[in-house]
Amino acid sequence: MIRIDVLTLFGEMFDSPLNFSIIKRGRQSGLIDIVLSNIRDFAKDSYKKVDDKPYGGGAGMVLMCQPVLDCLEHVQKQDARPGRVILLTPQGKKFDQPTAKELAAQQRIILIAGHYEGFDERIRIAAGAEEISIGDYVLSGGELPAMVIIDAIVRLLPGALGDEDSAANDSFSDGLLEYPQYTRPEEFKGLKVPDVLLSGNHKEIEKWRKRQAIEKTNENRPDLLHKYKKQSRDSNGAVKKIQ
Ligand code: 4FV
Repeated sequence: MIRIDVLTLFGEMFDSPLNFSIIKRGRQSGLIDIVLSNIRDFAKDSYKKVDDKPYGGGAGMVLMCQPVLDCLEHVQKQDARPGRVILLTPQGKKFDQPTAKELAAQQRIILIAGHYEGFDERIRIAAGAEEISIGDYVLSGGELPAMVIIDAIVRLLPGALGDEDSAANDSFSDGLLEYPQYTRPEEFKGLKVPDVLLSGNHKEIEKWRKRQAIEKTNENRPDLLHKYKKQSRDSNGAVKKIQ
């Protein structure tokens, strides 16, 4: 079982996302243990202050070292397993499927959700924390990024997905975007399912799906296609003609 701790100022934001579908099933079946801790519980002053003005001036407030690091110390003592400490911040490494796979293989992860303008830099240094960003945009807090990362991890845990879901041919599982999917009816408002998918010829279906995945990737994520070609080149030495 993997343990994920979340340090947050707004634990109630997690109420619903953690109590539905795959995450709920994962918690109930003991695949994952998610523990929320409130950073404000570790504020020392009577006003429970956790943020302060930035040195050097500038707008907004910054999360203070003491409440966050005291909360982290408390959480780390709760379980002997050393967890990977991760700050959610736009300054972090970009979160992606390989990172989700890597984190899903951990015993324990400690996610720290920021707020305001961000963290006092000494939190990262003192905690020896990594930084992860879920995307190049600024959110009001790190809670949603924490939920995104938890969701991406849980579905990769063995036994988390029922057979109605499969992580096997996920987008990005082979470095490409996923091929288009179709289900009944065969025709909808004049839009037909491609004949090859009705042919039962699995070899042709496989070739069609690979071609579609490459076209979709080229259209929406040429950066991924470049990486994919490089990967397939490196793995075969020679340039492999993409079927
Ligand atoms: C974010 C992101 C993000 C920035 C200031 C919360 C906010 C406040 N976190 N990926 N993008 N965080 O926008 O992870 O701390």
